Amino acid sequence: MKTYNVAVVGATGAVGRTMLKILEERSFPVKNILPLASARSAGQKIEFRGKAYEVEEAKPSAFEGIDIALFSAGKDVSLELAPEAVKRGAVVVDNSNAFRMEPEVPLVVPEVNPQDLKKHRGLIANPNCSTIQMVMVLKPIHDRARVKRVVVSTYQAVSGTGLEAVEELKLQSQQVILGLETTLRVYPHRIAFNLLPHIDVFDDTGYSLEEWKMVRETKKIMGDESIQVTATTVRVPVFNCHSESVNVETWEKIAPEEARQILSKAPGVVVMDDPKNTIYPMPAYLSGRDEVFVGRIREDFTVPCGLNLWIVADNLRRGAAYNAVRICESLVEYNLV
Ligand code: NAP
Ligand code: 3JN
Repeated sequence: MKTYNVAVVGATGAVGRTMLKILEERSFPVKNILPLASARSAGQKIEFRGKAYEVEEAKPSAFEGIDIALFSAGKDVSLELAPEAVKRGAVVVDNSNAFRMEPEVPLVVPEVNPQDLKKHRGLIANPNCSTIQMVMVLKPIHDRARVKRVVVSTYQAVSGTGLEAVEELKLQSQQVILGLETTLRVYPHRIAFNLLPHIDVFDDTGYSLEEWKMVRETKKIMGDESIQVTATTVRVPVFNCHSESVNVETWEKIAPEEARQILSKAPGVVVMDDPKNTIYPMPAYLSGRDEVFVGRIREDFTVPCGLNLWIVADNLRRGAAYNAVRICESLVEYNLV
């Protein structure tokens, strides 16, 4: 079996660590692993398949001889180093927003648009976590009833902001309970016992960039610019797993029972929908899972063809690292690397 030299850029971060874990769990055919991060972490040890590897500084020369480079160190690092990795012959799977909307860059969820991988020119973009879990549920509905309009509100866990934000929620929760003043480092306001309707930066429209990512990425992945999406993205005091309330209007009528049947057959989707018996997806219980969970499937009686849904997934795994590793597996399967 062919094996690959794999670099993970951002290997010390929340997403990078999860990528290493998933490469290991899924026995991806790694010949050599190269953990890369900033100069601050160079020399630190990272374990992979029971062996300790030294973290190296991410710089252009590090990509010599690399077949696959998984990037999750932020947009600026991707803009600077992803082209350098491609120039040296690596196929890059980038987790940042840097290249997602470039027309020649495939933006891929393997269960939704794997065919787009065939167009790659060395760089593939991993969508935003909130988009991934939503399109995995929308695609089977779109194939049956054509999605016309989507209204989504997100409930995003702090792990989506990185390891520092996870520490911030832990510390602030203790501070609030003890009646102490809260320390603000990552977010502009307290996140413990609070909700922040603010993810990424705001523009003059009043929307945040996270909201625009959901709008634009959904159209690109679904391959249909006519789908209307409007989003409100909210940070919630949950450690891990993003949740979404999604209202979908379709061109053709689809009953909740049929939607349940279709979704129960959709790859990577689990229907968890028996509210009378208190069965619905909840973020506290779904960390560590790679599927997208959907429940509260019901008719929207205010429009002729509409559904309301509740979607939960592990944002670090399904929304980032697992999706990136699945992209790598598809590249191997289609002989594209
Ligand atoms: P994190 O926990 O803060 O980790 C950041 C990682 O980037 C660390 O490994 C850090 O290394 C590395 N890094 C920072 N500056 C660097 C530099 N100049 N050169 C090389 N490495 C550098 O953040 P995270 O949650 O893992 O997120 C990282 C990025 O992944 C985000 O900025 C975003 O672009 C992407 N992301 C995507 C999704 C998605 O929706 N698909 C979700 C979350 C994150 P040090 O330890 O050396 O500082
Ligand atoms: O906030 C979340 O829950 C997801 C975070 C994603 C993220 C965080 C920092 C920078 C991104 C992203 O994937 O869009 C970026 C970025 O690359 O712009």
